[in-house]
Amino acid sequence: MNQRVVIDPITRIEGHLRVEVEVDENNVVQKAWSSSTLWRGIEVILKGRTPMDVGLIVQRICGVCTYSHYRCGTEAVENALGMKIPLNARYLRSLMHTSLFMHDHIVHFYHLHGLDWVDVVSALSADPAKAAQVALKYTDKPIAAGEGELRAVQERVKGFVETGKLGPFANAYWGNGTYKFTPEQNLIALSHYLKALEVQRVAAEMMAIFGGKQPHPQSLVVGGVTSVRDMLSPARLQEWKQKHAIVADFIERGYKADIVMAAEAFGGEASVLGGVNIKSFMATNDFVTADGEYLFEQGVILKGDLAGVSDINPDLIAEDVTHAWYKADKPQHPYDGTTIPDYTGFVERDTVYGKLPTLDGDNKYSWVKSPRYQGEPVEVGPLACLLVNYARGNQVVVDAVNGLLQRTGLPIEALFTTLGRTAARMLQTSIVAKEGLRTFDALLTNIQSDDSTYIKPELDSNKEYVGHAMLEAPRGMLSHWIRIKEGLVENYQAVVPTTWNAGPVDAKGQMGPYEASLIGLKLEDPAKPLEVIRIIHSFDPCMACAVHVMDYKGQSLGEFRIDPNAR
Ligand code: NFE
Ligand code: MG
Repeated sequence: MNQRVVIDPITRIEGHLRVEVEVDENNVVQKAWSSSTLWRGIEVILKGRTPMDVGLIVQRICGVCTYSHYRCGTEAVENALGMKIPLNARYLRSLMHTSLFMHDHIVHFYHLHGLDWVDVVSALSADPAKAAQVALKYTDKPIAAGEGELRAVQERVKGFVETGKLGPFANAYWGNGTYKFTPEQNLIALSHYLKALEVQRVAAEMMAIFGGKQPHPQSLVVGGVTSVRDMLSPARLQEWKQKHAIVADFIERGYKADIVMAAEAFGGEASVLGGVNIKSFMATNDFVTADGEYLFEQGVILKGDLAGVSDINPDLIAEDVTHAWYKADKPQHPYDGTTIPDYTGFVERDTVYGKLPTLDGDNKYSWVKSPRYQGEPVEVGPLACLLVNYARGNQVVVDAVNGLLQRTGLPIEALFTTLGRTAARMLQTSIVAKEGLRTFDALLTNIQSDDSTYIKPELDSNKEYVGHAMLEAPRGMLSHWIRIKEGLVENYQAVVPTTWNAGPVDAKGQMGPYEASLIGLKLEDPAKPLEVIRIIHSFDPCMACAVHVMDYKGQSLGEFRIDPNAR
């Protein structure tokens, strides 16, 4: 008899993600449902406000990739107003984006995803001397430099475990048999988990140098940036570069080494060798390396046809809400998209944990919409970005991908797996970090002859404007779409990476990437579904982004009158 498994919440941050699967008598997943159980409605909040405030408001969509929405909202307005901002501003925005990626991907791999791969309790039985030797296999200069340091890590965590309060280390274990690291490998990775807590702080400081603060930087305005003094201060520039060096060093000697180690240990683990079942991918241009040039190029791959990679046509994007808790009779292009809530609730049924309210898969079951490209579900994210650029022959990406495949001995097909998705994020971080220095140097050259950072926007309230912006956020392609009328926001839609990946089934019955990634997965024990958690975490879910404050009883929280044109 089929059994239903419910996992809620499944995310370790920014989360209201619920995943349910149905397994057959052999514990193989037959059906899967992905749902976000909280709606935020930021797109509705924006209506009737001044476009000059859009960036600051949309930035509140998220507490993780905050800068992505800030930049995307600001650039959507600039696009609508037909503005081309100064090159220095583009370089500075790109360097902030570099800082964001270095921070976000490290935090994801270690603190949000790492414990799906690393068994902390096992690290306590490791031999530190042996672990110091093992670490040399994955890099010439390990981060945890020797037996003494690894023993200290072990002692520190032992004290923690002995209190019986595992804190962040609880949750993921159940002694699941799909953990593959030896105790020594677990100890190496654990030492990096702790080191990454320090390194991510340095990366956050990088953002604050040009962004004013982190999270939620505040130096972008429609027309450019306000970090003028920082750009012209040799001390501030040097500070960014020094912090960059610290974080980039960790990426090469820690993050990369851990992925090589994971490829070796998990290379034969069936539950991580599937997980890429929607073989369509999309990514957009990002990271300015020179005027008009980007580190990553845009493109769409449909149904696994890498050779047929094509340019993105923004007209072919539409959001379907057949199984999402919104009203609309057909898929809508984001310029004309609506956001009208239509909550229909849960249905009670038997699960492996007894009777519970569960997702109503035949009807509506999520606050996430289902974006489609030419009617097709597509995966976005680091894996999509690397595949699009590999298919386009982008040399930096081709060299990085081939280098990692050579180092791990894995074939190119290994990319199309959960392990590949996790490795692609590391590789993207490494590329972004290295190439960010090109942008930094380009900025230094440009400011010798040009110190402009801003042009004044002209907004005529007698005119109507429409515009959009696309960028590559840490979780994948992000787009914001705006209509402006009488000087105010008339309509606004954000189509977000996690929405692309986590959306429910569409009108044609097609699953989104999360749901599809689970079909055919065999679980060791349906009551302890680590395999599901690992696959879903490999996408790096952010539900706050995906469903962009409501009272769950539907009551009004407060009423504000604003005059958007007030000076
Ligand atoms: Ni809240 Fe986000 C990213 C955006 S996610 S983290 O990356 O945009 O879908
Ligand atoms: Mg949206």
